[in-house]
Amino acid sequence: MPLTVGTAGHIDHGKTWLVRALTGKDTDRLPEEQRRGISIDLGYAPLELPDGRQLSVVDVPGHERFVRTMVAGATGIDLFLLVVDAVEGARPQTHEHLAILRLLGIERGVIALTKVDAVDAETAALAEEEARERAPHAEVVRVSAKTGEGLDELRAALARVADTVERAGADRPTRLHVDRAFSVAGFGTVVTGTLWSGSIGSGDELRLEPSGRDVRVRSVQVHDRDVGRAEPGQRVAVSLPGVERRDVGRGEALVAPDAYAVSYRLDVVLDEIEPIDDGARVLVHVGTAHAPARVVRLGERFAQLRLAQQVVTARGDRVILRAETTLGGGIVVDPMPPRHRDESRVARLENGDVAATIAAPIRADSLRFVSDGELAGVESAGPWVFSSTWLASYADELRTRMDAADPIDPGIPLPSEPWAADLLPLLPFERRGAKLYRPGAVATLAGRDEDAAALEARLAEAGVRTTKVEDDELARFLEASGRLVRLGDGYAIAAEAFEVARDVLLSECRATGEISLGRFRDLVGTGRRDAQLLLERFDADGLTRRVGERRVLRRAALSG
Ligand SMILES: Nc1nc2c(ncn2[C@@H]2O[C@H](COP(=O)(O)OP(=O)(O)O)[C@@H](O)[C@H]2O)c(=O)[nH]1
Ligand SMILES: [Mg+2]
Repeated sequence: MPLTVGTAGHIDHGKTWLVRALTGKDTDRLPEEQRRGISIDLGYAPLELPDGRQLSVVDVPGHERFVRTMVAGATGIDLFLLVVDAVEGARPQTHEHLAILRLLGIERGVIALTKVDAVDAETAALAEEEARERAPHAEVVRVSAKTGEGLDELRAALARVADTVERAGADRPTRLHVDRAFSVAGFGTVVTGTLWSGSIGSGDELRLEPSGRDVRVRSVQVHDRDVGRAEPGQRVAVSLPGVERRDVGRGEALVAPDAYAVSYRLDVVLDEIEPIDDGARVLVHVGTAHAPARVVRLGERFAQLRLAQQVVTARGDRVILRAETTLGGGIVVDPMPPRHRDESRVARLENGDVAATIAAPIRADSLRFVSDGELAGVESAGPWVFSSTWLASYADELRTRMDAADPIDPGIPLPSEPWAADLLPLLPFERRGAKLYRPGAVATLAGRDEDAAALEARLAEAGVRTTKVEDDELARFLEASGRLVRLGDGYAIAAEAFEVARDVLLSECRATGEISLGRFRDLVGTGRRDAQLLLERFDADGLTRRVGERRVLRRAALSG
């Protein structure tokens, strides 16, 4: 399995020289790097092991101002090569780089105690002792890039470590965090990076995220050689026709479309080197990207990172939190969480208990980044998943609201939540129009008979004059039982009086073919407004139709 080894260590401790001695390649390729004699950007070289296997080497800068670049280089590596100057011993970035490696979950590697040509045996022994304390699990090899001493032993030690390293999650969908982008005449834009998982071959349709640009791979190279298909762990150069150089750079990820979360928030298990306060502003390193973020603490162990830019992650990814120095790291529990301060949710997700985090309906596809497959113990309807406990308590809540509704119309408005249409069929209620009822619920006056009688008396007294009715529900109820007719503006008229007015209209229209407002008013013997309300009701009932200032019967009413 192809693996990538990343250098680490304080500036000027001999990383780049050692890489050159091991691989024959000078990774300080920039003119400024050559002029100043320091590494500024990441460097890459292939390294032959004694057994013929090939490792990829990522050489990182050691200067404290370039720790960001170091993190971008260290993310995605499988093992480390920590370089310690035998003359100087461990220095600040020796410690910081080691801490970053641990936070990234890169536990295996080799310590090269270099420049041993420049010290006596005693000094070398002291430095070696110190290095062992720092990383007790790593082999220490004394080397010199100048004399070549110890290089074969170092290659052998790297081979031994490589034998013990498994690349986790290599069978996940394709993902490559871009660490460089450049244009090559005739090829267009080329991006490089360590292939974290999946594979990349010519013709593949992938996507650059977070920019969201769909791309088609033209060709793939591993250490300057064309390959049909690159494997996880390899250093890969991918040419992407149609992509402008300025549109892509370090921090973008080349991924299988829709396979990874692209989000402004990450829920993480925190690993603090220094205490990180709630609300702290930090720089979060994710893949080869980094973004300013605010830390929202969720109890002792967890945090939600709220980022200023979108990042591309998966569950289990490691992130680094820095300010002036490295403050700590995190393991992603939910790469696309809702905005929340819910410690228990993250704790459950960390335990893999996704089902326990679900109560009210959420979209099933929102869980694909925290769950591997089928969720046991949750209900589903359409695109939604929810718990049966939630459904039962929701039904209870609706029942309570129905019981509190006016007995004249014992229903409640249909729930308007986006999931309502999918979930209503599961609820033991009856839908009538835009309302929901207990099955078989009937309207009753429920103690309001007196109000009803009083209203009916008022209407009877008013005759063909209309009456304003404040209690619309009572009016609806009485209209449904044929005792009054509701008109516009909250007015009503007794059912008998309405019939009289209707007969007047019908006979006049049948005799003369039409009726005007004034004529109707005179015939019925009521006011102008009342006549208007009645005519509008006849229009609404489909009895009449307006023609200018007059009304004529609709065809269906002509014969009747
Ligand atoms: N005597 C001695 N000097 C070395 C050796 N390796 C590197 N150096 C010196 O250390 C300087 C820094 O090395 P370099 O590889 O650029 O350090 P880096 O910043 O860790 O990449 C070089 O310019 C050399 O002068 C070595 O094996 N022996
Ligand atoms: Mg260097």
